[in-house]
Amino acid sequence: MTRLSGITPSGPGHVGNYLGAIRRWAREGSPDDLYFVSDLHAMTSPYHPQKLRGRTRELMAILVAAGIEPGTLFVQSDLLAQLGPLTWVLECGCAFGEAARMTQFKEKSTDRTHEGTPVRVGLFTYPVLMAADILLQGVDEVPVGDDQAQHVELARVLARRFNGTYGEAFVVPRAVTPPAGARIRDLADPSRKMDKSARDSAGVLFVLDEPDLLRRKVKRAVTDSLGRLEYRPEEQPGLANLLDILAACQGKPPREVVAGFTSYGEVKDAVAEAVVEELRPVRERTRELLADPAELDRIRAVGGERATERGAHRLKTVLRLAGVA
Ligand code: AQP
Repeated sequence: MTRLSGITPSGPGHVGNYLGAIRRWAREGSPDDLYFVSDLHAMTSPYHPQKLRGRTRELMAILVAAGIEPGTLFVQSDLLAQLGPLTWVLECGCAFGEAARMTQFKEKSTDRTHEGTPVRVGLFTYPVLMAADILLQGVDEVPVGDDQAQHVELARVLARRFNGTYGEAFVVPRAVTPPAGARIRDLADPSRKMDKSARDSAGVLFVLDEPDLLRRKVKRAVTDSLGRLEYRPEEQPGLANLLDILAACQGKPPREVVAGFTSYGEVKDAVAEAVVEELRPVRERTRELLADPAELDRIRAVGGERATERGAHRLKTVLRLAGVA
């Protein structure tokens, strides 16, 4: 049973990515799983090439530092020579209307953060690239949240269609829902989820933020003037978000961690210390890895070669069946 999970270097990794995904991958992943930094996906909206390269490296280092098995980890662009042709084959098997139905495209293409910048064709076609990511590796399962389930469904449709039209080449993957974890929200605006690409980083706790900066950001977190120490996400989203973070760090339900506090200030102090301690070993190990580029390159090459080997035979079969090789 192989599973594939990715993370996009659209900004520096934050505590939401860590608690919601990376830590779980490291704790629960099996040696058959595959994890990748999806740098090609980050090109679908305006970006800076040097920053993208740096963030890709940084996220790789964070994943290794968090404990993900190095051989199971690769960078998407290291497979570009395979993903390029496969994406083309899949695009030629995808109806325009199918791609146009993707709700994430509709949302992202009208997102106000990109106002004034043209919407990229890559943003429209990226679900097909995602299908190529999945189908190239022949994975059985793709753990995804609601926002990505439609993309995995597209991968299933494209795989079945190719198999039915040209011959068996693809494993038809299943979307699986990862165990529910709280969606961590922006500390400065709890109506939004914590985002790597947020315009203002005041409410985003980055994995590589120094402890003092983490503490300052938590101290300034927006709460409310009700003064009620309860877990009520609808009525008190700021406080509930802090409790979600604390609960995730302590491995307890949020309603349980709220007991015993007598002020919001106490909650914030506890959250700040919990986050600082949770992230400390990851931050320190990431810094060590970033200071040792040869080791990071070695880890990247091992994972890249393994993934390339996995995909080589399948791509050959696909191109042959499609009549182009
Ligand atoms: N705020 C969050 N709380 C919990 N989990 C989160 N994840 C992301 N944000 C939160 C989980 O992190 C994994 C990798 O995410 P992604 O790279 O696919 O991007 P995303 O979901 O679009 O996350 P970001 O960080 O908010 O990036 P941008 O700014 O590009 O939109 C996923 O498992 C995701 O669920």
